[in-house]
Amino acid sequence: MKNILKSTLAIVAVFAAFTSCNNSGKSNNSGALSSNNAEKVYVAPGEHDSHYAFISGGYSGNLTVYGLPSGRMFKEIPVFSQFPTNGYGYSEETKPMLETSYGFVPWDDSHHPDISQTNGKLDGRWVFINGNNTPRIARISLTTFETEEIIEVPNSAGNHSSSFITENTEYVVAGTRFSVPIPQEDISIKDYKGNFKGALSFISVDPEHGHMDIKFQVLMPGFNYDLSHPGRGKSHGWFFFTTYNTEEANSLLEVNASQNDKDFIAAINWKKIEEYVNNGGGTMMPANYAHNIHSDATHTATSTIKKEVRVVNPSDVPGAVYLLPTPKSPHGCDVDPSGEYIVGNGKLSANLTVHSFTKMLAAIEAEKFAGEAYGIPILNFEDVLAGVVEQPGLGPLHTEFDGKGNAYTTFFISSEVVKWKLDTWEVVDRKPTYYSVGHLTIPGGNSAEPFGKYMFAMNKITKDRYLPTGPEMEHSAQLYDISGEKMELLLDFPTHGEPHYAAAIPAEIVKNNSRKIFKLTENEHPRKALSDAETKIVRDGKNVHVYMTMIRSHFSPDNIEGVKVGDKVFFHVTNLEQDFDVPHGFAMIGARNAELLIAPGQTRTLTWEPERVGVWPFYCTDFCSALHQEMQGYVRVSPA
Ligand code: CUK
Ligand code: CUA
Repeated sequence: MKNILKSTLAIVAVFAAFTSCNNSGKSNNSGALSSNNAEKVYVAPGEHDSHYAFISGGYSGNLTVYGLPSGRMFKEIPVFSQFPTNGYGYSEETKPMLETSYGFVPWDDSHHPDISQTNGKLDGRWVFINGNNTPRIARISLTTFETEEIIEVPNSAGNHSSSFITENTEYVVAGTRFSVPIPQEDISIKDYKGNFKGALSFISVDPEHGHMDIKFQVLMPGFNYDLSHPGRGKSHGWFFFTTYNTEEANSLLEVNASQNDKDFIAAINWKKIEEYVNNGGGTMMPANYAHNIHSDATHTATSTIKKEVRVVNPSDVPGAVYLLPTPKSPHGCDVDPSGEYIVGNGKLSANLTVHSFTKMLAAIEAEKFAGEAYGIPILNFEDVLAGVVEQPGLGPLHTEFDGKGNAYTTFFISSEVVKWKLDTWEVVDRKPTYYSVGHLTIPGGNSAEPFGKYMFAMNKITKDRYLPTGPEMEHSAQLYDISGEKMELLLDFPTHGEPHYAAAIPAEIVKNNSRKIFKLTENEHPRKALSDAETKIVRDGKNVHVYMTMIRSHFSPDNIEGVKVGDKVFFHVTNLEQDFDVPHGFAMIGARNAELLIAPGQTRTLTWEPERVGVWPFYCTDFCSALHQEMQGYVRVSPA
């Protein structure tokens, strides 16, 4: 296979032929697993997994929670999409989470989760994840496993090179995929070059509550920005972004986009820009973006539209931005645990390119530049090169690290994971994936402290790995034991949506902080009812507010009269339970929203606009006790 790697052309040819090759559809891995491997993933009934994995849901817009090594899915956390299962995006309390400057947008494409860090180590407080389509970043609490905050990113389009975070969670970064006119204007698409810009947003994270704020955006040349990673250790204070279409072409048909032999990794000294901004640098420009926060205390979300954002021009901050030539449309941009090596995986390159941070600094110090084509100094390829992994596979995408001096890179076209050594750049192992792997994840594998026991690959194509389910199969992940010299395939497990990337963490860091209930004494919902005595029905014009409680196994009130056709009824339902894992549900006949699923101690609101005279039932949707089926009530609707 390696010999055909003569040129990019050969790779492109293989790329094109790839789908048909894979169509033979027979697994060639049958019988490869020993019973020893089965034991390695067996988690006995009632036992817990050793790791959490947070796997992005891609076009489901959500985040799923899995256990490792069992591969069992525990939860789907709604983030950017409405989720009928628990009423997220349907209840009045959660609808504001999906507000944007375009209005209510109940879907997105989520790609890259990243866990918050302290001193470069996973701290297990929050997961951040990007929405690509309507550019947004979300923060999910690992205490409640709920989405707590979503910020929209202005001047951005196809928010792909995100959401990656710096080593003390100072910033979560949101890099644009598309360059666009900034500010937006009605101009010919052919006038792309010079008029389109790429905004790279540095969003600060408040260390106590995690609240996000767009501190500044760096206005870069009109490239496409693909992926990014922060520096760490010696490179802390820097962020690295892969780019493609450095030709600044307005159409990415092959000829246009890949004519340059090398694209760039953009190195951004965010510390320097932060200092510039703290001294009043940059300009505020008009912008329009939503900032949505969900409060644990009130259980309600608020959405605020912000009106301006600070932008910084790289040429105004000398020494803050450099371009590192990197062969052929680099995709992944991965920094090793020490912060010295920056791996740029050129999708159309035969080799893997590794840059040296130390060499980069030396070249900058010596002012050895190859040119300044975009008003940004370009370094010489040879001056920053640490090493090359020669012809490791076809179509490299992403790299993670085990903390023992090894790197693991996925190859989409040759469908494999290749293990290689930092410093010597030699390939030491390769294992096939089934099929066509995208990202891979090692718990902590993109931090200063990886936990190099497991690695899992997330595959784009499933085909024959499971019982067929029609033309569309769920995607598939594969778990490998990487504790030895050679990788060992342990398990296949299906994922939900398109799992682009995942973040994983030892369970001990998270599980003891996981919340069991919301305390009723801390419930500050403006329409809560904390006992039967506090329940009431209040009419306000055409709006009828029903303050309800629920506890095993009844609603209070359960007979509601005085409602008329044309009214808008708000059921504000408080779950009075204070036991772990006793949610109740609430469903109303004909309601054009999903049900509610209400956690112990929480209040949620469902709206209902009755259209027909009569007596209409509601009930609890979650099997909560032996008398669950008795948990019901009626609303009488009279003529208007
Ligand atoms: S991208 Cu999906 S395989 Cu969005 Cu991280 Cu590379
Ligand atoms: Cu409450 Cu079923």
